[in-house]
Amino acid sequence: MRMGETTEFMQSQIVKDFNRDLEQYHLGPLWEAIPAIMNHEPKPQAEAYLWKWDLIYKKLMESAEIFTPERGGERRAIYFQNPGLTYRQPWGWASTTQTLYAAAQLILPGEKAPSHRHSQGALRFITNGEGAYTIVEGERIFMEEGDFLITPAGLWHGHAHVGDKPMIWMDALDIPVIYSMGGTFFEPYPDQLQQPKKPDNFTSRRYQGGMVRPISDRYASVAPLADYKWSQTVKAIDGLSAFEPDPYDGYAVEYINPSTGETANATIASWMQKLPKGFHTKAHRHTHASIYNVFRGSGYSIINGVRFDWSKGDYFVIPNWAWHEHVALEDSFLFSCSDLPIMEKFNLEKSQALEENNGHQTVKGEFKPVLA
Ligand code: GTQ
Repeated sequence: MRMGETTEFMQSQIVKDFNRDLEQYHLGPLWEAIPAIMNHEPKPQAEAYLWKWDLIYKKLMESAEIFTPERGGERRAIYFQNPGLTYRQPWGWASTTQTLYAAAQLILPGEKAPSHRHSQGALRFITNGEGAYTIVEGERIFMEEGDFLITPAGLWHGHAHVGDKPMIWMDALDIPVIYSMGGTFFEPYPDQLQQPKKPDNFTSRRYQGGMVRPISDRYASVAPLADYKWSQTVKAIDGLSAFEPDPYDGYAVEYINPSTGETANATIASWMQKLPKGFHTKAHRHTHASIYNVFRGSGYSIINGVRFDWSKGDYFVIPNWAWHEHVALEDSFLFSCSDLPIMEKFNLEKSQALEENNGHQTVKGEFKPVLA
């Protein structure tokens, strides 16, 4: 008999009694555990899921009646709990994928979110509004829609809104990874908000060249560029439109550390992709799991045979090793982040193209989102 196979003997009372006997000593029988923990291929507990923008917006606005970042909680962020992970994590909360946490954060005019630093790496993708700044290691960075920002692990950061309309952005952090590794450090800044120590928008002004870097950055720092402006990103994507699109992702670019060519965040990969109206990607699957924000446009994705319709502002999850393809019903821009660098570091990244049916899945069902 091979490990993990069940025989009559393994179901017998003598084995059951012995398994039970071990439990009281905090010991576990591997022969019971093997089928659950040694899958033939990735079998994530995280599920494909989608949250509608109307719901997210409504709940953020309701939370604004109750919380201010200064009064409590540091940040007014509502995070995406994957239903496949709810109540299963030993620490009593559910993350968005097995490795990543994502949230939508609201800051109102005049509000301040105090500075702190932690051992988790963070990114922000600005979905709505402008006029707030984040202050990262003494650099005030004024944020506009479509900007992508990083706050690498260990850097002081806080936010303040000096504009006049509510502002909302996406946060993504490697919280679940750091938590499960027992590597969590968190420290509040001694004062409320760190004071500026550098010129405003310092790094994005230093890196306007795009393909050149300031000569002093030959020896890279963790965040030579902290703010990736939308105007630059969209220019890079427009430049790709003269070429064949990627069959799986359309016109896609990756945010990188301009000094090293590595992912902008050490543990999280971040992409912006354009899918022109009518574009239908081919299906594939890969080890890394992704969290998407629909920045512009509408369409649908087929994930493991289920159709997920999306439009502007929605968030959705593609779990590890799930077949997926996208269809744009209008010109669409999708922001996504994933645990690709983690998978690569553990030598786990693999991908597979769907061969049958000309690379397209058969649609077996439709996801019904929970509405506001
Ligand atoms: O804005 O600094 O969603 O530290 C989670 C942790 C946002 C932030 C989150 C954080 C932040």
